[in-house]
Amino acid sequence: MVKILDSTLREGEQTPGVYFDVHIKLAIADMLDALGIDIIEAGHPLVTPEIQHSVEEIAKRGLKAKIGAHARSLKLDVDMALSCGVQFLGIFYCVSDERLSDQDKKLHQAVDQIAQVISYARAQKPDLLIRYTPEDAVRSPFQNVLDAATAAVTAGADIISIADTTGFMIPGTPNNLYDYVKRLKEELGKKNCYPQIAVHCHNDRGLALANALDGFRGGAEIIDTAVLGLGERAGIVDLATLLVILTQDFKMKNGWDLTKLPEVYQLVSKYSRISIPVNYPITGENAFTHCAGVHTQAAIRNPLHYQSVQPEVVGRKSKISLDHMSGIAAVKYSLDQIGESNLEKDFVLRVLERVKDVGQRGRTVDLPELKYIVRYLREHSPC
Ligand code: HCA
Ligand code: CU
Repeated sequence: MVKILDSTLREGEQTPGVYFDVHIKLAIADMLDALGIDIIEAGHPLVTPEIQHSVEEIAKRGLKAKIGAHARSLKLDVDMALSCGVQFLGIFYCVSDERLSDQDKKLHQAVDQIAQVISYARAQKPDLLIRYTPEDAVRSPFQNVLDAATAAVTAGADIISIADTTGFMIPGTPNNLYDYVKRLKEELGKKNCYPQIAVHCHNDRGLALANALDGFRGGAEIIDTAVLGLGERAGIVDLATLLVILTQDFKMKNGWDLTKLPEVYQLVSKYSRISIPVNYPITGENAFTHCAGVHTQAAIRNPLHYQSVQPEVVGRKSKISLDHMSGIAAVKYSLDQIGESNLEKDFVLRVLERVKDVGQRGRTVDLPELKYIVRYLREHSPC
């Protein structure tokens, strides 16, 4: 069963300019929990005292989700994370040749440090869920990742996360996460190591979601997400889109309540001050809105003609928009909705003309405006 690790509060807060006050963080954590998220990565406590305080507050909330902290591979970070009372600890350390040589480290020194810090964390809290992430795993030599992951699991790590830190992977090419996950699992298995595999996919090429699904098909058991796909640069996997695909297309069930998604998106959007693009899948204003005449005519009969995702899954409804693209069917349908079902054909055509006129000025006509149009036309009959 695949699990979701949501990192809106950690990776998401690394979006330039984004800061969530502690009371907002608690509200977001509560909503993610109500949605059924498995692990909530709440922050990196060493970064600021405010983050430390928020992680503590979220951890003591008694949520169903496991609450996690992020930590470098240093005892200092681990101590601070554990003092916040978390149940999950994510330790990261990059083992690419370039990063190692930047730090004047040999691979075996890095591997020792990773293993020591993980054994230390394990000794402090035996029931702690520990993840080790070789940052930039996919661009690092595979052998380095394998050595570090093997040492981490032997020292007590439960999860190895394959980080595509720079959004480098492309499904269907030699650099794909499907093969990577399979190969890593196989090689770890040969060493008698069977950690859960997570994937953390950045969106630099717009492929975070596609890569995450590729990794999932390859055997990953945990997928990292953020609300609105927030995160460094182009961000990471969008929570809502991933959940819809997992439940609708891959028939995964994990107690998620997708109807709670719009609420958490509104909250995160408001307090991150990042608006949801109108054409964003699932949560965007237009995600289930039909516009052009041919589309609306067919969608009014049966929305499935122009929808492969059902809005009801996330508690939304299909909509018809009225603008310069509209045809008579959309106008009649909307007139029905405002209780104007019995208008003469000529009158409806005049309404359509007005709607197109407004649309040509770059606006849509909503139902209240449609009422004003009807009233105006009644008061201004042509003869
Ligand atoms: C970071 C980088 C990271 C870490 C992921 C992880 C990445 O911001 O520290 O620790 O699992 O993309 O590699 O987000
Ligand atoms: Cu990241």
